[in-house]
Amino acid sequence: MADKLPAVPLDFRRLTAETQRENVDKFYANLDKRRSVREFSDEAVPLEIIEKAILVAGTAPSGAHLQPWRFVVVKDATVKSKIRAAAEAEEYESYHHRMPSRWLNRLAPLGTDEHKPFLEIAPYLIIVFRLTSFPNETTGELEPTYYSQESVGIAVGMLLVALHTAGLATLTHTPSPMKFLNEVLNRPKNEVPFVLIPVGYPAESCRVPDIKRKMLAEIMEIV
Ligand code: IYR
Repeated sequence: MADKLPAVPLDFRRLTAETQRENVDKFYANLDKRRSVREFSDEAVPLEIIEKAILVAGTAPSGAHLQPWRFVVVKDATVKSKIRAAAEAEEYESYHHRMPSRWLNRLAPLGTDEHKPFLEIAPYLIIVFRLTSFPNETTGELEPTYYSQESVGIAVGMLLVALHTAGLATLTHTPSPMKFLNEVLNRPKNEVPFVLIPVGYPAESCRVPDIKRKMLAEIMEIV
């Protein structure tokens, strides 16, 4: 059995009730402005911002603290073109043959289609991979991760919040199936593509659908 880690004091600062309220109010007001963006500017973004946002994502809790994630940051134009071509080919099939009409009907108000120019325009694409297994530190044998879907889902949420807080626009894009990303990005089989996130500034002319969010009473229950 592995040794238990030493316990260290928790670094925790108690906030006053007023600061708590102020912080969460500001946080909500800012996050409520986050939108999925599909029209990007090609303006460059400092890599340091992307790196820090990925560090934020890496603070997510994970099953057995195995941190079952890998963030591949694509800035190379040739790689972006390959990703766009492969994603659009899959999306064409999805929109024209694979998605049932009930699904297409749900997407119609959002105006999405198989064309994905943002995959070449956004300065960075972050492809998040979920590690289903990893090599044991001593034996090198593949060992499973635990709750990797939940862990990576939380990390991606934190990544989106970090990028938004840094003043950047994002999209959670899931070309389906996403297996081509292993080939294009040369990732091993134990790394499963989870989501593709274009990051950058929105285009000047960017428009987004006028969506409404559920009210608190619709999403919360107190027992
Ligand atoms: N992956 C496709 C289809 C799509 C599916 C859902 I669910 C969306 O919320 C949006 C789009 C695409 O990216 O167009």
